[in-house]
Amino acid sequence: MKTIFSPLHAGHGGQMELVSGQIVPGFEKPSRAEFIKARVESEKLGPILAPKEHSLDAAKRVHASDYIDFLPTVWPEWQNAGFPGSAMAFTWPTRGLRGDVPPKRIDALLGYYSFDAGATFVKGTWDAIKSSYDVGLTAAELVKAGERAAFALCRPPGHHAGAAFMGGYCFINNAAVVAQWYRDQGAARVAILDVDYHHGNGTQEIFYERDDVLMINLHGDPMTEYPFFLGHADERGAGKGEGFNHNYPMQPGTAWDKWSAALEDACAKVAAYAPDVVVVSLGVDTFEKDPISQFKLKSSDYPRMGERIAKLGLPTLFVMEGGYAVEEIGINAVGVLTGFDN
Ligand code: SP5
Ligand code: ZN
Repeated sequence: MKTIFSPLHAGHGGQMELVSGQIVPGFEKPSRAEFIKARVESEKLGPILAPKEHSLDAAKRVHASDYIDFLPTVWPEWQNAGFPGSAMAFTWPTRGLRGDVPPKRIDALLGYYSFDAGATFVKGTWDAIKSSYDVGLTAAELVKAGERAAFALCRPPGHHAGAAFMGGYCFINNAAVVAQWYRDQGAARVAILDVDYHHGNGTQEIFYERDDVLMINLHGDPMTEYPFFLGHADERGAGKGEGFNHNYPMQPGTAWDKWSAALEDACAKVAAYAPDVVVVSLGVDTFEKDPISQFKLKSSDYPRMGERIAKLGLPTLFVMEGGYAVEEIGINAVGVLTGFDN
């Protein structure tokens, strides 16, 4: 299959992150995408193509317009304010505070438009966000034009970003953007299968009241795992969307036996829904050696994951999300894709 990739991701580098009471170098770093690209090449997965530029209209179909307009202003405003370090939030409008009045300071606005301190900006961050969005849409176009599958090597990832907030290394929700884009291009139904270790809270929020986008998440139980405040099994959708959201929270230590049983159940739901296209939010932070995660999948499990998804027999767009064991991230991510292709 073809891969879409942009070198502009690398400008989003050197960002810092708050972990266990310390500000440390971000786990979501440029080498992630470079290792994946190198593995696409060494495995001869297929051609690697540059993205086409797109307007932000497709982003505004799933995100609030003011949120999308805010993103390119962050780094320039942070510079104007004279703040050192990565641009990150430190105050949030939680229960009991006004979440409806945007303040007029960049550090406060970052809190207004986020749910954690995990989506930080440096100089090249906006260009990376925009390139990741272009990568997603360009890959989506390949599948729309008749390719059986394509790989959007997106960086930064997207699935924690909601309609009007960033967080968890995510800014624009690339999977949500492409799912909506397929609907706008005439697809009747789209299924999103999120296999990242973390619950895709942003994608779930965006489609929660809709029956035209099926949302399925396999992830660490939010009782003990980030993002903590969404992703429970009883979240089944609301209104017209009731019954079109499915969560499979799993315990720390989950290995392929239990994980693949959840995938089997999820695939049965996707097949019953009979979507025109499947969007896979492809995180490989389920890996046993992932530095921030607690599942125990092995490198040999990822091709089996790809094989099972291929068995659906549906046009499929893979959108890169998480995975932080950089040495093996290429082996695991491309393992899914070669498993799908074989
Ligand atoms: C896209 C994606 O995978 N986002 C994940 C965001 C996770 N943010 C929380 C990180 C918590 C890190 N805890 C580290 C423990 C290190 N020993
Ligand atoms: Zn993740």
